[in-house]
Amino acid sequence: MKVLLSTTFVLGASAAVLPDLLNALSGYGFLLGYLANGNVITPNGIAPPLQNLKVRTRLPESKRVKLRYGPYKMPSSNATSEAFDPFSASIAGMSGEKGMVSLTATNMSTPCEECGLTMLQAGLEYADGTQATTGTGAWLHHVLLLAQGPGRQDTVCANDANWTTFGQRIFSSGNERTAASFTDMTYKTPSSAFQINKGDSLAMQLELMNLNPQPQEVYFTLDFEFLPGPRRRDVETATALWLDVTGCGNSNVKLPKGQPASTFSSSGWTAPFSGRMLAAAGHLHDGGTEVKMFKNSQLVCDSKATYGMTNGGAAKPMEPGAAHGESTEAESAHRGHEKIRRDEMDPNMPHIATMSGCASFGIFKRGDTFHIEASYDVGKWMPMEAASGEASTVMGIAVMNVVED
Ligand SMILES: [Cu+2]
Repeated sequence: MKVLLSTTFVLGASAAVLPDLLNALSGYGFLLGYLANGNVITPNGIAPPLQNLKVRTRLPESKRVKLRYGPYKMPSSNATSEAFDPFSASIAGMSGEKGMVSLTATNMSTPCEECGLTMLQAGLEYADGTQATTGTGAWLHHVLLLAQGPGRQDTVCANDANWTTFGQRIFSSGNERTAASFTDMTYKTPSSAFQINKGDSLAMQLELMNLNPQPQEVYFTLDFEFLPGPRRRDVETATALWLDVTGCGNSNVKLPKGQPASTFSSSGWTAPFSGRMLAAAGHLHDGGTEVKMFKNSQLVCDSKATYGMTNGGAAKPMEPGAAHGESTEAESAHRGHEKIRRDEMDPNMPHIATMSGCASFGIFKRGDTFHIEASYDVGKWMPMEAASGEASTVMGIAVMNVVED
């Protein structure tokens, strides 16, 4: 138990693989009572660091585990952002928003020593396990998750100097907290998974932002669904394509001044293998409206942002590819706050609540070229503001999970 509670934000913290503790902890359910998906809240206490949740994929042998990392302190919304390492500073330092904490964690706890990941979803919660959302002033600004280990290379930026030393980018999330799928959710039988091998570990770059003037302490969570054990013959290999308007850069772009609408295009990435497109969703910052994904200049997926006063991903975990986040709630929230002044600490400011996604949306061949276009309309949705008073830098990312043929 002790190892599970240790914080992971210290660089080089020892690996904390959690092989057989899943069953050992299942007794918590009797003591604490489950929420609908099995999520446990411990009133006035500390929720367990590892929770078994109800599986979503319905694949035989699947397990679903939520692990928590932290706690992490978010500074006051009036305080300058804090970064704990040069890599985080290079990303967060550029946006320079107040109330932000930016950190890197390596050797993060994983749910298995060896397993095939089928779904991943990020979250934020308080010590007792209750959800931390923009509704409570806790914002999951950005997370970049990497698989590290022997032979691990980024799929899209395989030979790029920026990424060769970091590993393989497998997952991104912001406050939309979209569930990412590495398997085809339309089938009940195992189809594909992102394989974690012995010797692999996870690392992340995490940015959390406090919208409250009082500092807050939160835990970051990763909800893993997986098939335990080594790669199975009946399960194909899935991988993540990290498509980014900065190409293989650090994802930050500046909004043009005095121009409400803008679109950022990525350079093209030519697939070195054939495969099938499993699931995809975009990641934008406030002000963003959609991320379009193209294959050979043809639109294959349009991931649209909806805005609201809390994040849909926390209120109701989303299934990948579902046409979630219909704009009713977000639109009404927007209409109600059209006249609010441009102030990032305004608790009434709507933020991106959901990003729609695509599932099982076709095939691609070796030699096909992918690119994305990320659109912003800061006349419609207010961007966040840097400490300097300018609009902070933004991102345009699509993570597309594919099966390699
Ligand atoms: Cu971001």
